[in-house]
Amino acid sequence: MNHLKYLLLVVVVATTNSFAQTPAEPAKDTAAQREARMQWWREAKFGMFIHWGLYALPAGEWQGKYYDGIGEWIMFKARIPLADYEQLARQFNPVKFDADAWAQLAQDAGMKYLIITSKHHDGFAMFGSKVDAFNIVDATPFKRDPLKELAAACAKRGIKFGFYYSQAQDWSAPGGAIWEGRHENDPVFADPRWDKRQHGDFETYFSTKALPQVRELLSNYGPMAVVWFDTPLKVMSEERAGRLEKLVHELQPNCLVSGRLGGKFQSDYASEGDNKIPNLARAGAWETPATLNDTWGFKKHDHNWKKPDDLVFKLVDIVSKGGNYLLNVGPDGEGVIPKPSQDMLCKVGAWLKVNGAAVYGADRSPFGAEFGAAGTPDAKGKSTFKPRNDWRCTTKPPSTGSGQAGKLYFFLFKWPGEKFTVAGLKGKAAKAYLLADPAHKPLALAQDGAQLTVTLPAAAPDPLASVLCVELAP
Ligand code: FHN
Repeated sequence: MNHLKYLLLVVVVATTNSFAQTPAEPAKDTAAQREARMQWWREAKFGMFIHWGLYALPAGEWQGKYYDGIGEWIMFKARIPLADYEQLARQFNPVKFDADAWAQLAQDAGMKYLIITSKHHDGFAMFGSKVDAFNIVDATPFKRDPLKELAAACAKRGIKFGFYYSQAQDWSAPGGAIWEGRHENDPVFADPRWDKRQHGDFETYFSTKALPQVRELLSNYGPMAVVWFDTPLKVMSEERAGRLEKLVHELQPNCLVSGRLGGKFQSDYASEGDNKIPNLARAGAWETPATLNDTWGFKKHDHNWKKPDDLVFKLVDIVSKGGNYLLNVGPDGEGVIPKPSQDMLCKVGAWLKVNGAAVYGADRSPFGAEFGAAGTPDAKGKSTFKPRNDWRCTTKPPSTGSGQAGKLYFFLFKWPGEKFTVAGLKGKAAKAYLLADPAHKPLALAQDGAQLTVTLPAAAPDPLASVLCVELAP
């Protein structure tokens, strides 16, 4: 109880301070404060990522040539001179942009937070910035600030709102970092710059553009849930990462800092690689950012959409391993989220309406064998992993003092027939039912030590994944 009081005090203090512009001293970042600001994130599990910028106009194609790879890198890939890239701003007029429709889609998909690119590597700010005129309000005929509109639309729906900011790479600002290739033979390694306007000093860029823009974002858009930094590169030293982190938490102590800030900086949660899901469950807070097709920013020829059953599997796989799923949409140059993305997300949302109790706020699997096992080493002797995808499990602990039992949720991707058997159960199963059955009609149980068998109907009630809840005796 005392612990609870302390946590509440921390939350109240943190909330009261969240808009302090000039704190007398740097925000103190205690473990309890960190834990308190992480709480919503731990429960949320599923968020919407939005990559939207000028790159939505070329949409993968420049001067008649279609470029492979991710669409938001077109300026880099096609080595587009700054003067030409700036012309895109003059054409950018996404009049179909509707913040409420985007936030509503996130809500319909069952997503609890939304993170949008405020400035990607191209250096163009998708918000009204006094720091740099290369921004959507000052440099386009659109003149609106989509971040303002989205922040309001999310607040209306109780969706947490955050922004992505490319802190190191900036291909438009003198001195901004540019990816240098992977090795000496990579063609960009010798000189990654392609326009003389890119030459300059990184520290000047960092202190006159990156830091002040992050300050603007944390000062003018209400409570920010997350700042999602990206591609730290070598220039993001411990010292620079520390300056950014300090700024974020001075302005908004409750705002989370995601894992790609730089140096060995310890952020609030770790970011997995893009589209990477670990083989096994992992302790600590982590998130997988992922695409719906093969790009983040809109590309007109990329129709390689994932299927709703795959998305549900990935969401559950990640949650059962202890992570969050940040799933991307790439709106087009008119401000429309592609229809296939909308349709898929709504299907995931419909599934979550029935089965969300097994996802939101759930802990990782207490088992492990269901993930698969080490396979035979490949031709180069490298270890391999053979995944198993029949089922996954999440848990919810008993509510303290309520006398209620803890719950195990089994997600059955491959219907096992009339019996589902699991080994390694700790505790005594008291009741089992399917979440797809609104009456929660009890299913027959047989437990022999740590082995539990549940009798199921002959056919799966949910084509995407049926969830079996097993309540344990208190
Ligand atoms: O270079 C970026 C890429 O464009 C995209 O923003 C992804 C999202 O996680 N992050 C970087 C690559 O890892």
